[in-house]
Amino acid sequence: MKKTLVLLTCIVGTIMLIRTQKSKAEDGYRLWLRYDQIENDSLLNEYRQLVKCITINGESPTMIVAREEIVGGLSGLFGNSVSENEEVKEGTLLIGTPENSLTISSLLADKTLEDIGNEGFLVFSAEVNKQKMTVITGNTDIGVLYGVYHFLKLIQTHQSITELNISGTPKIQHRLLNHWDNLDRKVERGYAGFSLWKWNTLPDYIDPRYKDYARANASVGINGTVITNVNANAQVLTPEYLEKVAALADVFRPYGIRVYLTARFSAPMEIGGLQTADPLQENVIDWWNNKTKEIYSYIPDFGGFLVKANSEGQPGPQNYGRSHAEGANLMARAVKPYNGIVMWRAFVYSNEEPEDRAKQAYNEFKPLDGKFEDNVLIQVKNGPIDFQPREPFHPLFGAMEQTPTMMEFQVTQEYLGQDIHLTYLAPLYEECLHSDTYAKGAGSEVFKVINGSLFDYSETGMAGVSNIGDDRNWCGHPIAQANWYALGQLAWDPEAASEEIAKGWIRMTYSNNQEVIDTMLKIMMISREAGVNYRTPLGLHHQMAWHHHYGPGPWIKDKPRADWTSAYYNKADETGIGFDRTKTGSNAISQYFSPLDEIFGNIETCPEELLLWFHHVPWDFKMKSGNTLWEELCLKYYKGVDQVREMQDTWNTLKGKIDEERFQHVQSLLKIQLEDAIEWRNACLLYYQTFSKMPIPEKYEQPDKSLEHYMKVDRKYLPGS
Ligand code: GCW
Repeated sequence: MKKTLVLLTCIVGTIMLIRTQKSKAEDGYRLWLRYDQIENDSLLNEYRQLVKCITINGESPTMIVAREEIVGGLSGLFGNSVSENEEVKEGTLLIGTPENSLTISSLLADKTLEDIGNEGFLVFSAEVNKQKMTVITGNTDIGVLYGVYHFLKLIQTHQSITELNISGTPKIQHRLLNHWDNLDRKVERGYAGFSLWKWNTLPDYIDPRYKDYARANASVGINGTVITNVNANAQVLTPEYLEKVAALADVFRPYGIRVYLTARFSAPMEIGGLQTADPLQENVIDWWNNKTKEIYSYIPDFGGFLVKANSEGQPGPQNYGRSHAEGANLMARAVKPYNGIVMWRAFVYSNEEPEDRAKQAYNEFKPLDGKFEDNVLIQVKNGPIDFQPREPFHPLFGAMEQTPTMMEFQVTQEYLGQDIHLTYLAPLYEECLHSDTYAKGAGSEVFKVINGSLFDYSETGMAGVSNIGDDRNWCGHPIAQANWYALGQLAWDPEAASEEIAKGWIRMTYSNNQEVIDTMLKIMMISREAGVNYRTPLGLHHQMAWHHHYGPGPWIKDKPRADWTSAYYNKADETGIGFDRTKTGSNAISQYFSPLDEIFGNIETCPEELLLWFHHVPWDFKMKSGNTLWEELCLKYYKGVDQVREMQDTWNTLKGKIDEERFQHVQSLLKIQLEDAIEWRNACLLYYQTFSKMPIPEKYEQPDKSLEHYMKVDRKYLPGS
């Protein structure tokens, strides 16, 4: 048995080695799991001395993939196949749980695995009979697999592995991707091709990509995937599709990834033949209970449901005069016997409701705090409107003491240049996670809400709306892969620093050369602020074009839904610009804890980057710089464009230092980004100028096209709409 395994491992190792060598063309497919041979010879020799062979204990599907990954990974990195050995000797990399390995269990004598939980790992250097070795272990096979990825990362990023004593534990329980993928394989707000899920050939054909998808996710700690769009299709809950979903779940399972589905609230009517979907009706309750039982018969570890209800035309409990809690609890009770959860989205707002859109979710959910079953999480977008380039944190974070709130970030760049603009999103995520809610006084940051520590939540979660499609490089823009990676890392540890995350990603995905790291880091770290500056600086928001959300449209007004227009948000007029959310306006500030309400509510103390979010400000208002508001607005828009030029110049210095394929791809996209940034700047300033009636200061290059020109720009057939 053992011999066949060794042989098998060698074959797998060799195949992976060949694969690694063959795919030298850097088309981005391998993401951050490139495992190319280390070029620094002395480092390579050091590693080879420390890891001469591998001993892996355990035969579970997860240990089989751990074996594949470590053997394939090390063989690639070392440039020679690393063999498996039964007996532990000098230079052994010993992998397994203490249950599976007596040596590991004896080596753990002075260490405890108690603190690392079900998914944590330990990686440490040890000695047995004066033989030096390295151990990767955990309480579970999944923990071990995470340890394997961590160990590979150490080598991929050229860290020392001589005196290791590392422990890793996820700080958040449910770490998920949300795919807005439709059954026709179109992806809502997806810009990287079609959906990965080939429904027509599932369950018979298992595209090898499903496995690579699982590998990538597991390597960054993602442990769940909602594979269907929140604008849901009930069809996916029929046996025909459940069989397909089960096939995907089978591929993902060894990687510790559970599958979840979106549940359309009206499913009992659409596929169940009922006359109603009223959550309090007996037959509706029975229907969901039976449906859930059926789902678990296909997928025994099914994660649960994600629901968008009574929002943007989706059906929900309010259609029957019931509350969100009554709706969520219906499904929560159905999945509870199987340890499932319900993620109920707080992204609700209605055009019929005269209240400021930014206030509606809080108004709806705050009174329901404590009324949900304990396996319900309220999934809240990072900001109160909708994934804008900059928003304040959502006031529901900190407001729900008895109901877990989980984070929803957008990884796909709906409002940040889609697959064309270079935007590293982790600084945006970080800004939100480190915002202080003051829910229990100073030091009540958002990350403490979502990691459960502030209110001792029973369930914790973070989700990212996926940017993945069937493009060869998965995410469209080569750098957009970093956002997928960062989401995983932040879900694992919401306190992780965006800059450190970027460094690790660059090293693994591009190069360990310091110049390359510094150069790419510089570009990535200014990219988000650049995107804010040329689109919506100083707290402006929702100024994009109608429908596709790519280019500028500050003039959008008089549409069937006011809350989908730009004028609703900019409120530009002769007296000034910005949305008054203070006491004299919508009073949205009242949804924040003291002293934030006062800080945001006072034009003098409101952070300038959020000024026009909370205030309607006169054009000649004096900013901290001494500029008038109008001058400052011009300054920011021009700065944004200059930052893109800087990104371009900086990127150009990478010529010859990274592979030509990705170099050129990003270089070409940056050219488009610069043109777009200029369009955003000119279009917005020329439009706002019709109210400010002030000149764009002479020192700046003046717009070379008219406002009318920009208003006529009509982009057709953009993906994702
Ligand atoms: O950002 C908006 C998008 C919609 C999306 C919605 C949501 C899935 O424009 O396409 O619908 O948010 O989050 O539900």
